Amino acid sequence: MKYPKMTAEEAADLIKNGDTLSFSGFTAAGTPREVPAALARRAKREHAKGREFKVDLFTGAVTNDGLDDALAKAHAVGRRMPFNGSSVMRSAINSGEVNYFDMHLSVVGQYVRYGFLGKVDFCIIEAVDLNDKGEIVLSGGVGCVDTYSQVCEKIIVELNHAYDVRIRGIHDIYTPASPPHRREIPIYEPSDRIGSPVLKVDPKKIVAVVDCNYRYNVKPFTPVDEVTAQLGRNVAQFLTDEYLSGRIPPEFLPLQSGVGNISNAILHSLQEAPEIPPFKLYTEVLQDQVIELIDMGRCTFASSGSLALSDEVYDKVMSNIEFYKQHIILRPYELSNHPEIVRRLGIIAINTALEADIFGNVNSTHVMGTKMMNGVGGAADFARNAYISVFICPSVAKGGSISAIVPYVSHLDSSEHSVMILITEQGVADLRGKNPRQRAETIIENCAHPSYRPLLRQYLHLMDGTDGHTPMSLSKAFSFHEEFMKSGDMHNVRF
Ligand code: 0RQ
Repeated sequence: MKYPKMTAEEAADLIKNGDTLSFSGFTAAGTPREVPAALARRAKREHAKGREFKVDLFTGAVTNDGLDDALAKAHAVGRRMPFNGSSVMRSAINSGEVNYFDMHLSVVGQYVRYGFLGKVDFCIIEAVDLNDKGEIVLSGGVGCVDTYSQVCEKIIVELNHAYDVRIRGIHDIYTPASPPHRREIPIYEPSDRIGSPVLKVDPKKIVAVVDCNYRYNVKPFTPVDEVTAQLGRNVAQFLTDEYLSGRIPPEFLPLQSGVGNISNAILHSLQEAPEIPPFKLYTEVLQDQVIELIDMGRCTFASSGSLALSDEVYDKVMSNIEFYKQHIILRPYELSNHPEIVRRLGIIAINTALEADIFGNVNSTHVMGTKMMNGVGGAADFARNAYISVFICPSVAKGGSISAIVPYVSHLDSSEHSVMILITEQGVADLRGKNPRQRAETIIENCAHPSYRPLLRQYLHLMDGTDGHTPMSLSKAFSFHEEFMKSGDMHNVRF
């Protein structure tokens, strides 16, 4: 191979203070680990000598402990986008140390290509193989690497020997043209392939190849508990009713399901929904549960941007990879989340809310309106364009002291215009065709926890007798949140 071989330390030394680094991968899958970890060590050494050392990070989404955790612990991050799942990075974001902006994942690539976010110095790519022509076989995650590798000045490849080159052929790498030359993206079925099985980069940009050997260590999900199991049953029942009523066509429609413990539980519930025929997924992240659904024949095809599997399930997939290649495609998230395709395919989108208000607005990102949790990710890409857009959440959090159904969301990610159905473990609120007052009544009676219903009803009636389309009290809209900040329990609200 003609590229310079380096250690992670040597490759990290190529990076300068103030550089913008971009990364392959989506979740820990496909995300480089060794060079960013070495860079964090270097940043600590620089800081010990009293020198400034910070870099900007453009990732796929959630990363791994070598990237976000290590660089945040080293206080070596300036800007960070578009999605974060690291608790260490979260603290740095919420303290104001890191300049974080979360973005709809479908637009990250075009923002970067259009030059909206400035120049990108490095793209660091995890690969299982590459050749002298600059053809790279990616592993379990794609993210935004197609764009990052096009726009960057230099590329560092982490050649990871812990993963198997037989994965070649699962990927479909394609970048839409920029306006005014953009044409339709020719995906008409989740299984349509429109691009290349390898990532093609300019070989002259590759300045280092680092031999590595690491596993992703994707965290297993918390087991399905009583609340998430009931939530899952409510989702499965809703989809069954829609299907049997003819509002979903006989072939069924592709599903998208967000990430996290709750989404995993939802997919679990679809195993046991006998009236729903075998279905396809057109989604952004595949978790362990999907492999089980494929094995059972419940899921016939899954298109995604990431295989965020536990090591055990990843090994199982690799041991029968030719079978799974017939059932799985991995694409850049510009395609997996693209509004044009979501609308064309008629995706049924199921995403998780932190809280929702009685009018159907959803907050997916900010605790008490101020503290960033993860980011909007792809939730709104799908929700805004879906055939049916469902948001789910448990009706209460933190042992019941927080109601997930509030008078008004403390931060807005998906508005009432993008939310058709709200489901908690309490039940289903169908918001389609309802005015704000009707939506409020439906959400309170079907989704709120019974212990919060009287308070929410009281709030709704504060505006009785006044004019207005939406019965919202401006002065009391955040009373639940204010009460939690004051006494630690939203139940103590008094109007
Ligand atoms: O906190 O861990 O301290 O107990 O929020 O909640 O119940 O574990 O749920 O793992 O499914 O995450 C919305 C964050 C849910 C996630 C969110 C607390 C709760 C707990 C996590 P603890 P659970 P999940 C695809 C699509 C946005 C992006 C998205 C998310 C913690 O699904 O980031 O959907 N979604 N992208 O106790 C205060 C409330 C709360 C609350 C829950 N109302 N107030 N805390 N919690 N409700 C993803 C990608 O694009 C990659």
